[in-house]
Amino acid sequence: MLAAVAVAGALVLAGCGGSDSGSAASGAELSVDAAYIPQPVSDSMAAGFLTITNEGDAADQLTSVTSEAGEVTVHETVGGTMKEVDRLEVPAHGQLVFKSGGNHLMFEKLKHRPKQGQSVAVELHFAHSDPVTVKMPVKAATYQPTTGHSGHTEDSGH
Ligand SMILES: [Cu+2]
Repeated sequence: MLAAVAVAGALVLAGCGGSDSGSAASGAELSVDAAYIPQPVSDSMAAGFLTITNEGDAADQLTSVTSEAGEVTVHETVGGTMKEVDRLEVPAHGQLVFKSGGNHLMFEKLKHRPKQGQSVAVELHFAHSDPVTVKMPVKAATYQPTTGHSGHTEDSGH
């Protein structure tokens, strides 16, 4: 009886025909959207926001963020006070959201003050997944992301 079950199981697996080839690694499937930097009032400091979506079956962790524009640290806000953290969880089938008043990227020692219309490239590093490079557009200081899709809302003033 047990042997028969095992054989049946093996046949089912064989029938799947190698669908497991290729994507061996982590099980997390990350994508990034809704990235932006409100144009800062400071010459050397800025905050940045984005959303990391994980469609995979395994959680991952954001471990660091780097940029050629300056130093970047990851902050979370707890009870109105922000503090630096060394990693943040990206849950399986979930999102890690950076937004005003919550988690944010903190840019310091910027070489150039980011201006609206420019973008700042950052590289996100994860515990398991490959690094992801994101171009974060600089928005107006008062910019608020619209919920839903962030489509073609910019006026190109040419
Ligand atoms: Cu901060």
